Order: sequence, then C-alpha cells, then structure tokens
Amino acid sequence: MRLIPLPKQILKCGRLSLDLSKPHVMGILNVTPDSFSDGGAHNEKDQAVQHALQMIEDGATVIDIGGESTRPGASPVSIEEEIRRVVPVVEALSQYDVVLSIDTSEPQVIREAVKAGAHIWNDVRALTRPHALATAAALNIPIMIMHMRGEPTTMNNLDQYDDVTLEVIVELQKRVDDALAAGVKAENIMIDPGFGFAKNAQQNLKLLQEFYKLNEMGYPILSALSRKRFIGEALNGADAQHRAVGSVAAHLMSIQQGACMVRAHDVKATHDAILMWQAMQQA
Ligand code: 8Y7
Repeated sequence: MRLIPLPKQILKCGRLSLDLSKPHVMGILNVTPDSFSDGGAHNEKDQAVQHALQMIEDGATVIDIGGESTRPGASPVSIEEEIRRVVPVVEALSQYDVVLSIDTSEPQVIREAVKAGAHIWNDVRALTRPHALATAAALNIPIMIMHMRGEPTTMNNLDQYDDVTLEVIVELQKRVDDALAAGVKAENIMIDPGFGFAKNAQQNLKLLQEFYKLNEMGYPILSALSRKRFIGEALNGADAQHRAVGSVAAHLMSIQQGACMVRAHDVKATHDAILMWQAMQQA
C-alpha cells in the first residue's frame, strides 16, 4: 500500500470529458437475463434506463452497459442479441450528460453502440477478438484494457503466478503495446488489473495491496472489485447481496493508490465514501 495522487489528465469522451484528477464511479448496468448480482431485474429496456438514471442521481459519472454476462459458466450470447440488448439502452441514455461505457468484446457491438452514442469500450478480453484492435484504432474512443488469462470459462485454471502484480503488469503491457502498434492513441488507453479474472482470492488481495505499482505503466487505472467472490470470502462467506460495504472499502483502498475510476453496483455508498475521502484531503 502506498498513497498515490490521481493523474492530472482529462479523458475525452466525445462531447463529454472526465477530469481524472478526481475519482469517478462507473455504475454497472447489466442488460442480461442471467446476471448474477441483480438477478436479471433490469433486463427490460425501461427498467435498465430507470436503473441507470438512479445511478446517475447517486453520483455515477459513467455507466457501464453490458449485454453479455462474463460470469464463469454463463451461456454465450449471439452478437445480434448483444446488440439488441445494448443499443436501445444507449440510445435512451445518450440524451443525458453521462459517459456511456460498453462492456463487450465484439467489434460489431461496439461499432453499433458508438453509432447510438456510446463513448468508452470496456473489453475484458483486451482487444483479442478478430478485428478488435483495428476497430479500436478506427473508432478513436477511450478503451479499457483489462488483464485476464484465457476466457471466462477457462480462466480459473490459469491462476499460476510467481508474482501476481508483476506478471499482471507485464501481460497488460503486452496488450497495451499491441493496441499502440495497431494505432490506438495512448491518450485513449485506460488499464485495469482484472480482479477475479484468472486470480484466486489470495492473489486478488495481493493485487489490491500492491495496486499502486500499476501507476508505473503511466495510464489511468480502473479498479473493478464490486461484490467479487474474494470480497465475499474476506467477509466470512457473505453472499453477493451482502458485499457492498466490503466493496466500498476495497474500492477506496484502490483510489488511495491511484485508481481514478471504480466500477460499482452500489453507487451511492461508493460515492459517499469518495466524498468523505475528498473532504478529508481538502482539510
Ligand atoms: C470487470 C469488468 C466485469 C472488471 C472491467 C463482475 C465487465 C464481472 N468485471 N470490466 N466486467 N473490469 N473493466 O464481477 O473487473 O462484475 S463482469
């Protein structure tokens, strides 16, 4: 653990921009019938939009819209179905002053979403699908490059590390280098160590303890810890519905170490923690 100030950087998101010297809450909007944390309660378009508006009121400046569940064992979704779920929600939300991030690995999905008004590409597969790199360069939008090994279906067997933080940095750097070589602009790159993706509980905790080391890569950092299993384990087996406070605590630890954006289900609680932290800093 080491205290790190947030970057003096403005992230251009179309007509909007984010001042990354302050922490931002990215609210999670799952538009999937099988998402584990909200039980598919928001799978209808209107419910999804309502939920997003509530998160904006609660302090989210970014909404992360996902139409494909990346949960291990989730059923795969066709590209057409992903577009059908995501695009109407983007269209409805694009009239508000909120940055729209799309959780997808499919170039076709992000292209349609951007046409409808989306701003950020959040790709847990870090631009590894066919044509993803070229699409990212052509769209010229901010890209969230996350660390994972394998696929959500295989990643649980790929958690062999000698030094988890070091290896995450090396492997993330490789994905960043591929993106830069493909023509993605450095100013559009954000990084994310991918908590829970091909990492066991102990490794996730180590990564949180050493989160500050990610700053050496020189890109803005997102932490996405919300309700993840290792938090449940730290809370003596709490289920997903009872991990909000643990998640807020973990997110704050990452912000203190340089995370300028946190991806959260529990937006109000997360935003309150950030307000408290900012108030203390300004004293
Ligand atoms: C992450 C993510 C998920 C993450 C980024 C969950 C879509 C699983 N996790 N995106 N998405 N980082 N960038 O537990 O860690 O929310 S889905």
